[in-house]
Amino acid sequence: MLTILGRASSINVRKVLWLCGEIGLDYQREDWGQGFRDVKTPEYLALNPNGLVPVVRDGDFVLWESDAIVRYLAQKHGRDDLYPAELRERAVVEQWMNWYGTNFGQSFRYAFHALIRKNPAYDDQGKITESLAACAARVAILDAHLGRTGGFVAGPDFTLADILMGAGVNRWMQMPADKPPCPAVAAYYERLNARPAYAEWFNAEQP
Ligand SMILES: N[C@@H](CCC(=O)N[C@@H](CS)C(=O)NCC(=O)O)C(=O)O
Repeated sequence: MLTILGRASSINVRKVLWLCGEIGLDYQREDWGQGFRDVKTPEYLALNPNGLVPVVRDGDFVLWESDAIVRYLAQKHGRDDLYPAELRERAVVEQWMNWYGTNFGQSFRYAFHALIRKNPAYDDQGKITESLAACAARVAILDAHLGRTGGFVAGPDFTLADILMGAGVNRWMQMPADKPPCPAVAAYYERLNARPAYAEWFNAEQP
């Protein structure tokens, strides 16, 4: 059986948990990371030298990096609907996954740790304002795009790009700050919340 190593409060662990729910995969999860088992021990570093969650173990195969994990699981289970085999369809999914990883997903980090996790190390008001503005700019891009697709990130159908984007949108929607209106993103968030596996892992009770 698949084993997921990582605390369920981690956005990157949640991507994997959400995907497992979408696919209907059986798994077991072990709590590792902040507040749980130490990811800087030799035992864990042997699995992931970065000392970060998540890691998955699939038999004797070990994999880290949440985006690589969701790609692996979707392909392993033949889910071309989530990760298309067709060249251009896949390229569009990859485009948005990369945009999330290098752009949107980075933008809210400081504000999230300051305003939601209330981590005292993140107390620079200038950086909070900067992070909120950076995130709002990305959400505006996403809002315009979703206004055109009317459905999901890569088009009318749900794909792996939504697994990443939905994780980020949840952070943005929960951010206790004045936010510019984003009607298409708000409608998208509602569509995501109608998916049981999303509602299970991304909700106000577990920010
Ligand atoms: N790029 C990595 C980032 C992993 C990452 O930053 N994980 C954070 C949690 S979201 C972590 O392990 N933090 C340390 C901890 O929980 O001890 C991925 O997508 O898997």
